[in-house]
Amino acid sequence: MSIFEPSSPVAAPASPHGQPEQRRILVTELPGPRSMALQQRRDRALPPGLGTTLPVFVERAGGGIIVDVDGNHLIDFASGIAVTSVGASAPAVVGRVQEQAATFTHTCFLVTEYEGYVDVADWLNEHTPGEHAKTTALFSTGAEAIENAVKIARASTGRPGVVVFDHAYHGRSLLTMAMTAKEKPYKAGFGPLATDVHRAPFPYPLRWPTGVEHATEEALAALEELLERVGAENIAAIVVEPVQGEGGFVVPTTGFLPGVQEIARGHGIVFVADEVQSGMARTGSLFASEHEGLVPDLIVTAKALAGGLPLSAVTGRAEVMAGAAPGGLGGTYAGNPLACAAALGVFEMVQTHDLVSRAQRIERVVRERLEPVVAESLAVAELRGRGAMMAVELVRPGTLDPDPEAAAAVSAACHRQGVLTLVCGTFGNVIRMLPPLVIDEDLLVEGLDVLAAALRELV
Ligand code: PLZ
Repeated sequence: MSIFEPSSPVAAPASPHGQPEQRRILVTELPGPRSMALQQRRDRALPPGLGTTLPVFVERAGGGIIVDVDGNHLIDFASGIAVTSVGASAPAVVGRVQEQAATFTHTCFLVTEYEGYVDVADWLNEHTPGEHAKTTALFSTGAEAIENAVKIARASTGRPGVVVFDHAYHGRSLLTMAMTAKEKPYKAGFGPLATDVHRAPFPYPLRWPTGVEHATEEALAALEELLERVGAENIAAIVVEPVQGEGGFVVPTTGFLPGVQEIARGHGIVFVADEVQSGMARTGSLFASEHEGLVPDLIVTAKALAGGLPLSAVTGRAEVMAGAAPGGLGGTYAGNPLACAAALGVFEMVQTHDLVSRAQRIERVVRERLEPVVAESLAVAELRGRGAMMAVELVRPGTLDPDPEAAAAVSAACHRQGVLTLVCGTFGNVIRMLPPLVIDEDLLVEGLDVLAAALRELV
């Protein structure tokens, strides 16, 4: 057979190995010898600027399990940072991608077009909040889509400025790095940064200086003051994460997001929801904006949108989107056909697997298992989040002082026992839980019990 002939028919089995056994199995210490050998190669071949959470190399993954090259089966509380909500080898995604790959891998949508792109756009136009006329432009990464949302807002308003918030994360590219709040490791040494980015306070309930009951009102007043100071007529966009991701899974106080939307509208500023991490059923609604009835002018999705293939989108009011002149938007890979095929598989699974309800169920289970620990531990300040985007914030017992060492220790204890947790937060003291939405409930509970035991060790 010629090497140019596909070795299997187009409708190949979705996963030649089947889904990994949905069970936590530890056969070596973590990382095991094979992972350690690969890590040595990695350290020689890659620059130290590329970090890693757990130096374990993956052989395959699916459902709620990641199998490493030593045969360890880890419980996945990361989903590749909120990406593989449908699992890392879901047949609905894999089958479509295989079929698409065997048909054509790329044409560049700017050169010749394909239906999958339009299908993804139609779905997003229909399912994002608001009944108004919408259009969608596709890109590859979250940062790229955020940059394009700002470009579109600038083009449609003729204004330069962008307002973002404390604890925000919007990416690592030049503009989004400036929009991201945290200096280290995201910005340090990488300046000069893009200008015209202004930052307003975010009502972080646990840490609002005058108390949570004042947070909404004071944060909105601070936003108004900022707009007064910099001139609202210079601001193109206000960009906000409805639930902050990297900043610590912070759910702003009730009323804040609708207030921001109203302020933006009042000044002719484009209101942009960054749903890169919170979108696509993760928070127990299709989009986190829905929890407070927001109708963003532009909504940015990525991550879980294509279940592991690089795809991002800006969806918004047709008249705002039309601000960018013909030829002004694009990218070689933007809306790649494999990624569009994957997204269509995700859309199918959102429905067939009722992923919104699953995320709600995950929240109930997480609360049930972890609330007793939070109640009894002085080191856990709070359990918070929405749906399957939950986290615990760790402090020095009896204070609100962030305790990043405790978060590192708890996370390391989970990793040793085969539960892949992630740390986040401006102060590095938040442990987040981002399981695939399709995780078996007994695996979820097992992982939570490991985490709960590690938290109990703190005091
Ligand atoms: N907006 C809300 O969460 C990506 C970052 C991982 P990209 N978050 C994970 C890392 O350390 O680089 C993110 C996000 C929100 C934008 C982005 C950026 O998405 O696909 O990583 O560019």
